[in-house]
Amino acid sequence: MYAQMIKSEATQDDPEKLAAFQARIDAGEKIEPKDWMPEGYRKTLIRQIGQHAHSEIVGQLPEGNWITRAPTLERKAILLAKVQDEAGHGLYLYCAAETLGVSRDEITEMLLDGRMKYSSIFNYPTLNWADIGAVGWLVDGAAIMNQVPLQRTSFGPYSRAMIRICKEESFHQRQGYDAIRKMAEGTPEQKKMAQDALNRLWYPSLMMFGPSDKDSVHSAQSMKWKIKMNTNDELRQKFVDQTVPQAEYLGLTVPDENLKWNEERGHYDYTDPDWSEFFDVIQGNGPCNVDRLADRNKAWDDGAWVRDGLLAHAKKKAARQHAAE
Ligand code: BYC
Repeated sequence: MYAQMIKSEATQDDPEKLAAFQARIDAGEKIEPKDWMPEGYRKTLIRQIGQHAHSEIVGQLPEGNWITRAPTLERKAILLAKVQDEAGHGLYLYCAAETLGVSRDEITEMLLDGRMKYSSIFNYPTLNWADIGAVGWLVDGAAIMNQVPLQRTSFGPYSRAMIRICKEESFHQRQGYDAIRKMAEGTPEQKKMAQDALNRLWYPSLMMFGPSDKDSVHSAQSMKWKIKMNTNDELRQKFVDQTVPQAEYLGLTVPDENLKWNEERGHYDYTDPDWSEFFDVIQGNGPCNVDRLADRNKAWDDGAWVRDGLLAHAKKKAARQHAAE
């Protein structure tokens, strides 16, 4: 039922309050948790921040898979630090969502039973070490493209969480680019692996920005409320424009025959991803959806004793304090 509630953006709030709220947004003010806000604003934020938090946590799975098989001790230490950062990002975001009146347990349970989404990209496998470089380069690159503008988002706790996250994401993107560069400059087999990783991860990375603007359900309202700062297509175009020269520098070929610099537009023309594949993946039918959710469910169940123990300790402490007063 709650999922139904957070999906709906329809709002029947008092028109005067709504107008005053919109004026605050238009003036660039930050909205804080105790301020009045329309129900639709609150629900949209819970949906977006929650989905983002879940993505950070699920995103640890394809990368964590390679910690034990990193090619050198240095790469292993770097990957370990990156994966730990993602856990931290998830926690900042769950905390931001909690300020909107939903508990971390509640939204986690909605992820685990499929009522809430996480980024489509993490339903693709990481088959070899080159994929880990490509994830850092492309996936973190796409994430930064989306997240830098979100530092200016209208909801204070979300904006502040994004400032911390972006600092770390730029390191992630650089480590990925460095790892893929090493492969691209390596033996012919290594270069082939780097090219293959780019071939497989290019379109899934473009999908991270969401459906094309004409199919985006939430963009117009979210942009009006400054929950989103740009449309999905605007950010996708920026990502293509930034990434193509990086691929060229590596001597790799972006797998798009129609990719061409358009002098008039000042942007690259490119082929859109296969949107039927995208919708299939977000409906649960991607290559790894079942495994990802099974892994998250197992981790949640295995961790129950820790949560129960902490809760029991907190309750006991509160009872002792109460008795002493
Ligand atoms: N995957 O109306 P739209 C990261 C859903 S990176 C899954 O355009 P909206 C990380 C959308 O939820 C990724 N679902 O929606 C990186 C909606 O469905 P519902 C996390 C998607 O919200 C490296 C429907 O499609 N970043 O964390 O205006 C390592 C219609 O779409 C996707 C964020 O989440 C997708 N790619 O725009 C580790 C950034 N795209 O909810 C971790 C914050 C769309 O109505 N989020 N959908 O059932 C956003 O900026 C926006 O939520 C989106 C979508 C651009 C993703």
